[in-house]
Amino acid sequence: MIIIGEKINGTIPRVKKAIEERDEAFIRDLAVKQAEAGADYIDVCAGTAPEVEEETLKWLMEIVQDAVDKPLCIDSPNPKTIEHVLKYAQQPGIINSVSEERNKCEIIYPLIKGTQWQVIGLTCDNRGIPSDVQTRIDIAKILVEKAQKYDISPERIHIDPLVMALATDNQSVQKFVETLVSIKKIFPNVKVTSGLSNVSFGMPLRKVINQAFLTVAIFAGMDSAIMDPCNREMMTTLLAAEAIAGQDRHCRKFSNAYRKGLIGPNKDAAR
Ligand code: THG
Repeated sequence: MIIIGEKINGTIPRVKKAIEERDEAFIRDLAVKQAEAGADYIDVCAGTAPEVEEETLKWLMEIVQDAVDKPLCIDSPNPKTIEHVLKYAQQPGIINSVSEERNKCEIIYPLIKGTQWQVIGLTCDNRGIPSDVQTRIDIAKILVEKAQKYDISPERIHIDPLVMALATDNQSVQKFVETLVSIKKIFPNVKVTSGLSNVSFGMPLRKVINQAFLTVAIFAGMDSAIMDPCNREMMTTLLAAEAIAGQDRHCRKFSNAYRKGLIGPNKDAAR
């Protein structure tokens, strides 16, 4: 599993405060902790008003890149913002995201043509997020086919089928899995990704639901996840699910993570 660490996000109240106070140490610590916990990419999302988003993202990017060697996942709904901050990245990472909304692809794809940047493609368009599987597959096809015109190969694309809250759509995870399986049938090299927390919106014990979703998504073949790698229970579930899905030869990753103390019951939990 490719882990995209989600914690540097200005929509989280404590992070928002750190951004407002320009608390560099707080952001640096989030980067280091996520890298140590196993993040492959560090998501940076300013979550601020568009006027200050660029300067905030630039500030976040500089701190993270000074603190760790991990590539960034630049998270903004605004393709122009991404265009303007891309030059501050010291190595190629992931752009989060394009979709069929407005002219997002037409702005982002030319920027990453001929580079090693990857991109997350959300299966939504100007009509919003489709509730059916077929429209999501159709949008994913358009995103991948448009990318090919810019020589952006399928391996560089992570499709995010945008799992809905179970509280709103009881079939949400069923539809996610169906979309994932169909996309992989059409484009075997395309990656499928997801945030883990939307699924449990409006429910109690959200983290338990998120873990159950992660297990099912891994079994179905999800390639990357936007998640909190510092959440020990989530990482334990992740490694157990990979072993169960036959993605961990000799269960070596699981055993090594256990020996290093990265997974297992919470330190304060009863044994
Ligand atoms: N898809 C794509 N990008 C995304 C999302 C997605 N970017 C934003 C979001 N969804 C993923 N990022 C977050 C960041 C923080 C939280 C949820 C999603 C969050 N954090 C709590 C906190 O830090 O206080 C709890 C974290 C925890 O312990 O699990 O809720 O879906 N492409």
